[in-house]
Amino acid sequence: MIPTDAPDTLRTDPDLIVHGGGPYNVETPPHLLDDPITPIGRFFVRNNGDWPAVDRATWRLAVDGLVERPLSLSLDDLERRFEAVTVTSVLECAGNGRSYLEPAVEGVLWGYGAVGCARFTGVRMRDVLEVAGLKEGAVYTAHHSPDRTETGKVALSRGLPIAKALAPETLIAFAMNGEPLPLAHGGPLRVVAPGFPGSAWQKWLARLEIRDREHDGAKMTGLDYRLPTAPVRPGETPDPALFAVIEDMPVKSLVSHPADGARLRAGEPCEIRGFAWSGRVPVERVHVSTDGGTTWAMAELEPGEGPHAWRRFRFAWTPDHAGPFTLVARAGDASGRVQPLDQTWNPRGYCNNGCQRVGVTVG
Ligand SMILES: Nc1nc2c(c(=O)[nH]1)N[C@H]1C(S)=C(S)[C@@H](COP(=O)(O)O)O[C@H]1N2
Ligand SMILES: [Mo]
Repeated sequence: MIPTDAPDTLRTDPDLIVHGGGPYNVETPPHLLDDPITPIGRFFVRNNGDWPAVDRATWRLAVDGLVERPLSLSLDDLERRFEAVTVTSVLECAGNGRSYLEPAVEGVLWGYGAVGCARFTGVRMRDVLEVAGLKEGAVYTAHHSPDRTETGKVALSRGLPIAKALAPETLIAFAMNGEPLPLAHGGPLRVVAPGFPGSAWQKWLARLEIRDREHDGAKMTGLDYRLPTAPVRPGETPDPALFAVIEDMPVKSLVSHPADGARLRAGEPCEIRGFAWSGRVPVERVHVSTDGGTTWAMAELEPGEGPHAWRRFRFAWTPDHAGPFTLVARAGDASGRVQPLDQTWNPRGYCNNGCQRVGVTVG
């Protein structure tokens, strides 16, 4: 199912990990996520269905539902009529880290790399909705796209609470890292919803509908992209009524250097580094352990490229003896929440922000 209709589609680094057996899904090994801005060719791709056919020249965005003036906008209209803004933001799949849950849960078995950070350029969703004019009772958006599953069903149709749709950081984006948005990442138009799970970042956006209730499109209901509001134990039958839409991603960190399995030398400095991020509440600190979590030291945390980007952390380390070491990073946010040392289980394996372990051998 590799698209053949556009040359920009899959400039994917050959070292990315391809998840077989379904739609095209690839993730990035952590050591390839060592840049503050993830290059497009290294950015994970998550598809719930087939690639849609896309023609930039005739693409239109319909805005309808609970609005005073329904709109139909070409890409040109969007660029001419609205201010273009760039937001640097982390984009993370809610299922990132699912493969580390025990017992195992269903879904794409992502390791650590269904995450990246990029510069997204587009127009504010709020500016478009202002021209359309929200009617009273507008509480949620519904996003519609032409991608379909193998059996012809809508692959994904998610939405946003109206407050997030009107937030200044929420975009209808047409560019990524200064290039036209590639097909693989939703080109020509996608939603950018910083702090929300990747599922809320609708790709190939063709219709923005305004609704008077929480949207109930494909992958919005049941247990899809929802977390239990009270703990559910493995083996229990979950009650979907007790699940809520994920609207915030947890505080998290990723060690991008050294790589898992690296061989180091005693007495030689090795910087332990990576990135930390969170959803609504800003990330504030990172601690690093070189002994599997027994002792911790504060890492240096650099500013991010704006409030929605990840922040680089660095920790200067010189291993003083030979042997195996387990490196761990643990981020904390401004409200005092920290990453759990171990994974928190839930039926669909979402929002796993348990600490990553990196095993290295010092010789
Ligand atoms: N139309 C459409 N939009 C979509 C999806 C999809 O399958 N179809 N997948 C969503 C999910 S689950 C994620 S995590 C992000 C992934 O964005 P990326 O492929 O650009 O990394 O896109 C979201 N937008
Ligand atoms: Mo996702």
